[in-house]
Amino acid sequence: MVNEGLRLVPGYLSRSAQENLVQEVEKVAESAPFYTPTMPRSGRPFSVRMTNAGPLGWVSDRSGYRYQAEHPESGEPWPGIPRAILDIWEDLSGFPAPPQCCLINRYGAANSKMGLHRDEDEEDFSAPVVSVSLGDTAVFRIGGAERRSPTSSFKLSSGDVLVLAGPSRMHYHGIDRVLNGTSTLIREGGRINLTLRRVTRPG
Ligand code: MD6
Ligand code: FE
Repeated sequence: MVNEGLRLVPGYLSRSAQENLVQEVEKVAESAPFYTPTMPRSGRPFSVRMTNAGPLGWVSDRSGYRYQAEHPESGEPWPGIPRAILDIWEDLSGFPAPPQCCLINRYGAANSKMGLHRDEDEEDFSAPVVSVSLGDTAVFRIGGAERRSPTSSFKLSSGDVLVLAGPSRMHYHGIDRVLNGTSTLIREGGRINLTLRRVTRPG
């Protein structure tokens, strides 16, 4: 499979950098608690809990997917994206403007996954998407520009960073499963994923 523009940086974050990011996520979650999003139309709950940092958060509910400035349950603005997370974007995105959304996905110890999707709710696709994996190893699947395109899979371990730039920015992808007990980073187990995105056109 060719995923032009995809770059996996295994072991990008040291153990101490990973521990620091878990703490930063805990701080974000104190002001913007994890909540369980629901699917458009069906209202079926996601198996993953979510929260956001940054001026725009990605949310999903019965009315659809969108970006909004406020937490859907508290109505409060999302907290800022922690400096240590902005540094990763600056180092790896190659994009001149900062990310506007840091979506935080929390996979619990039991059977969380994420179906095949494209990140396509943004107004501007010229910026890459940068994603950081923390905690238990996940099996990441990626295909092509169409849902029926052939797919392949690889593992994302704690501290790995994945960049989807160029054509791969619009490729279908998802998380097949999380391999429980593969990391000691998160006390309660499971996995945290940070997905950094530009939402609007800069300038
Ligand atoms: C996850 N990641 O790793 C889900 N999207 O939990 C994504 O959906 C994703 O890793 C765009 C680019 C990179 C990603
Ligand atoms: Fe995605």
